[in-house]
Amino acid sequence: MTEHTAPMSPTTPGEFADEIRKELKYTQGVTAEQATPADVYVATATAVRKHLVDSWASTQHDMVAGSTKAVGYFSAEFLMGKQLLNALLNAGLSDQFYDAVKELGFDVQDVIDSEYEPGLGNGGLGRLAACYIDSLASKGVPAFGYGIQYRYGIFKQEFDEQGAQVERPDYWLANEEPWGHIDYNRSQRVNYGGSVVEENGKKVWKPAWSVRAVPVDYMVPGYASGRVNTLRLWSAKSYDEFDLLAFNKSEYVDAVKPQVAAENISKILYPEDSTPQGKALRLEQQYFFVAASIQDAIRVFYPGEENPDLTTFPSKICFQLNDTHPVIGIPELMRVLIDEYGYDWDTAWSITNKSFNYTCHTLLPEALEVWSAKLIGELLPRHLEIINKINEQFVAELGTKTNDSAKIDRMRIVTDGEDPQVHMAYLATYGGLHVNGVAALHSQLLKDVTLRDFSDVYGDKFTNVTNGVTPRRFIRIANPRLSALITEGLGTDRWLSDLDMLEGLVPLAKDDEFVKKFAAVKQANKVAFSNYAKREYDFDIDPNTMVNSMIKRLHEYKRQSLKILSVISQYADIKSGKVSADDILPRTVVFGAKAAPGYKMAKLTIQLINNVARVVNNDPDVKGKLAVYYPWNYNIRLAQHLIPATDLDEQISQAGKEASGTGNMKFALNGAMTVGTLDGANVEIRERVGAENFFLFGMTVDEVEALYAKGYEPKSYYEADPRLKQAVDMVADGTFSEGDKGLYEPLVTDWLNKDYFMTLADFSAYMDIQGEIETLYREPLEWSRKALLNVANSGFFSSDRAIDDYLRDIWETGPLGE
Ligand code: GLS
Repeated sequence: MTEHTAPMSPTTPGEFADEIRKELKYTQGVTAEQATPADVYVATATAVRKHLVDSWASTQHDMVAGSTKAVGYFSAEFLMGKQLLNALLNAGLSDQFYDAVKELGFDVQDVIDSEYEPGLGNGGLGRLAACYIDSLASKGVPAFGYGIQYRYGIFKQEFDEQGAQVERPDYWLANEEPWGHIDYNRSQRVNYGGSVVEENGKKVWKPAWSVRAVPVDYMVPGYASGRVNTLRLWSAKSYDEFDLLAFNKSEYVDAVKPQVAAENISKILYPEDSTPQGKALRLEQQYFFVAASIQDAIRVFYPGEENPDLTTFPSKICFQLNDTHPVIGIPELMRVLIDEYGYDWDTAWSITNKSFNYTCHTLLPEALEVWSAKLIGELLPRHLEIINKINEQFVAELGTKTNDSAKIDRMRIVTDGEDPQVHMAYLATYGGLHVNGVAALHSQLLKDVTLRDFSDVYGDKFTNVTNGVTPRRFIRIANPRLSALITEGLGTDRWLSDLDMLEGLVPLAKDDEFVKKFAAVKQANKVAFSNYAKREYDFDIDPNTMVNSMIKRLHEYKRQSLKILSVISQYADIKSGKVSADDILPRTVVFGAKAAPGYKMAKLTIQLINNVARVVNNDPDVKGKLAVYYPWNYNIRLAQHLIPATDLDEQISQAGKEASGTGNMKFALNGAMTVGTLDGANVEIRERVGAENFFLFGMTVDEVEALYAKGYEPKSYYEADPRLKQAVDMVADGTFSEGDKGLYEPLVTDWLNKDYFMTLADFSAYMDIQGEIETLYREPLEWSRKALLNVANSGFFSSDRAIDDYLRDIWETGPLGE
């Protein structure tokens, strides 16, 4: 019998089946006989919520009544993934569910597949937010996730006949969505536009239009904590009224704007990742959720109080700014405190300063958001005044700390000049208590490069929290076979809430029998993935080949082009007979990635990968030796299937560009070996799993910098390595475009003349390490031993540990009641 850390619910499978029947009848209006799997899914979701509701209520009650500071995680993205299995696990109802569904005469897989995955995020940043709220609840820390319930999430990706990406709208709410509770009674007004006037010596903002922010609440059940937190996603609704003030001034267009524009605000997630999008609507979205959330927090923590003592606010809740997207919250809290509650500037500043912390998720200086002051002034005139005043105070303060006027100039939150710009990262750094990067290397580079001036002056604010991922979703749910084996090896399943316990597997890596069991789990996962890929994509993946995956957003810095050039080179070698049949290690390369719709180079790379796949997979000469697959619409569901089945994971970004990565952690925890550069969290993964258990290649950050300084000439690398020359030439000569030499011309020209991310410079090293990889793979027991050591030594990369770091170093709070 397995020991369950999550208390098993006393509900029996038969009782749970009855509960589902009841929901079918009273909520869905169907009998079990009439029901479809989708009905059973909705009924199960409704039943499971009822199991959680008491803990939800008591968590909220204890949070407001107690003295434990809460966390408000402000994030424009929460990439939650499907909810059902996670909710069942945390409610202790997983086993009952399987039996109950069978009793009702349904196929469990059909029921699970009925859930539509919400895509309210782009990639790592959004998924991190989802892992963090899971860990907060699992640790029993009172917390809110605050964000936006976009009507359209990240686009659905399809490929056309030519292999090009086509974006389709993802209207996820067209499907029944049983998890979110729309709470019209707790809506908030969010204002925009207009002007600021002086009345009785006081600044008064006269907005031109307003939007009603309606909360949609999602339960966030903790694992084995008995706690259920809230993810509150705001949805924009129009007020059913004219804005009389604007109307009276004959500003008719402004007066009807709410009806026209209001619901647009939460309509669409910007499909950008790691790049800023200077769009007015985006700023409207950012202000929308942050303003509603701040008012909401005051409502929650000072219920019914007309004149709350908000000097206590920082002891009730602190806000984490997930990247620069919510940074407008800093001037908003100042405005609320001064204009709505009558605090003086200094008191308001002291409260605000203690209420915010900022996480930076990038290393590319150009990816830090900058808004034009003019735009802010039009949309949020009072906030622009406040930002200007913060800037004045900041510049004056800097004057007391440094004589370096050029430095002060560089650090200005609001730039000088004709078209002043507002640097949101600078505002966040000055306006909050702490700034953190998301991996050790990233935090170091933030201090040394990206925010160097700030770390000189405000060094104490800077800290690091290396990212983490939740083992519940990414091991227990995604990889039940491995979970069972880990539990068998450790003799307990407590590792699910204490991932450092995985270290207990280290001695088992010496036990050949255990290693063989581990290898068998991987093999079974590969077969399962092959079946899944057949069912979902009609791919014929041979589970007896090495599964080599690269899944992440399509970005030049991540270097999918390095991977595809290497595949082309391997293809050429097999075809030309350069490698003998005996020397070929059969490999299946799997890509998964969406490109931002406007990112031309990324989209062309997708097309190239698809066409390489078409040529390679249809060539009888390489059949059984090399295959390339690109399942479209990469999402969390696909990740949960592919990661457990992967032998070799690609983390090959140019050193110094990937802030952290979290996919790398999921792969290591699921027993894949990594081929990677010294970038982001790869550095720490390698340190922990051991250099001998990680395939390192490529330039370091210092080498990259030195090469930029020297003057990088990609063509010289092309001339020097015949493998590279051949691969690039094949792209150029139409091999993968039915003879059309023009199609990939922009890619080829960029590689040979610019290649900012130095794909060509790292190519030889990348090819050379393939030999090492293949040699090891030919010794299955040794490969599996090393892969097992990756699992055993990756416990550090749990989001529970990351949350512990935040609690200790940044939020200074803990579980309820402590
Ligand atoms: C990102 C980084 O690019 C990733 O390296 C990082 O793991 C993630 C979470 O910290 O944040 N920044 C970003 O804008 N999108 C990301 O995924």
